[in-house]
Amino acid sequence: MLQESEWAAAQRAQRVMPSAASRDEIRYRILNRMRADEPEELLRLKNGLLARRARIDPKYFYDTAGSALFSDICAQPEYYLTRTEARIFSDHRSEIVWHLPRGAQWIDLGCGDGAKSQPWIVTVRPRRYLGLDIAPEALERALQQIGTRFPAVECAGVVCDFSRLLPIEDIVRERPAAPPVLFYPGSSLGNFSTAQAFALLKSFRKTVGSRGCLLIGVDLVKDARILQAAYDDAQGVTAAFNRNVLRVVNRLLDADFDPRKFRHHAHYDKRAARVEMRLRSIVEHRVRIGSDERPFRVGESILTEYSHKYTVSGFGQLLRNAGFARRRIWTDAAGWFGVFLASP
Ligand code: AVJ
Repeated sequence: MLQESEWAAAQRAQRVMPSAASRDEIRYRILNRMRADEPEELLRLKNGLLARRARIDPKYFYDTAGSALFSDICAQPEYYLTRTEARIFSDHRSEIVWHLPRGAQWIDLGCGDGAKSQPWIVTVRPRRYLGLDIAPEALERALQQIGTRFPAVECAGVVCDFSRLLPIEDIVRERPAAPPVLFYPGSSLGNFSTAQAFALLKSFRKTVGSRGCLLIGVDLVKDARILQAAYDDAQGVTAAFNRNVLRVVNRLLDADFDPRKFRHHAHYDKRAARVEMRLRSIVEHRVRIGSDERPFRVGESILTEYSHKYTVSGFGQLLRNAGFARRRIWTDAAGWFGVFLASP
């Protein structure tokens, strides 16, 4: 076990690749702290698929095709989350910014192409922009665009999976005078179980230190029909997004899943306050997963995503328990989505 983690550390160290953007001489640094291609991560993915109740971690949705499909989801009329959050941001930006520390490090958690951060950078004028994402192409685009548009802002990126812990303590500490503002929009925290979400919030709290803060968007509990429609749009974009994860798995595990043999299914479990997405086998068949094989009965499903919904008071409590003493919230008029600002 010890050897394994030493190997992983060595791999990580080797993959630190200082990179400079080409033509425009915009310089930025990208560190690779990815674990997805490490043996233990792949084994975890495989074991999930071989388990009696098959499952895939939703972080595997976001290959190039999956990231593009997710952007398409955000443009669907049923998927209110992105639009509603954007509206809260634009309606309350100046008030929110008023509460943020000056000369900050803007830390964009799951930055994608960085588009959500740009209007904030205009107003906040941070000392540094630090983008984190699991998708290297999107991250590179984020740094290229932000670096070009804001030459005075230092730009850096970390390719990583921060689902268990933020792997950036050392990088944040390079700028001790710049308080970290953690930006975690889009209700991404909803993918985690309450226990996982709590652990991650505690990790955020640690990074925030004494002068930083966390700006986080969270989808709120609402009518089941609205939630179910949001995760099962009429155009079938969410269905395509869900099935695409099987192509990702095929590549990572040398498997032969046929996405056409699975149907998209989304259900809101009111008691657990979460949308559950599954892929249901349409026919009885067997799938090869590397050197293993897995049978699927008709109707047997793979769990691909939980998307937890919170109440304003429930999430406030979670933040408090994670060590954030001061909390503010902004919502839309219908109370569908919440933007929380949490500080020590
Ligand atoms: C990116 C995790 C916020 O749970 O709403 C969208 C992903 N899944 N449609 C969500 C998603 C299906 C999304 N998050």
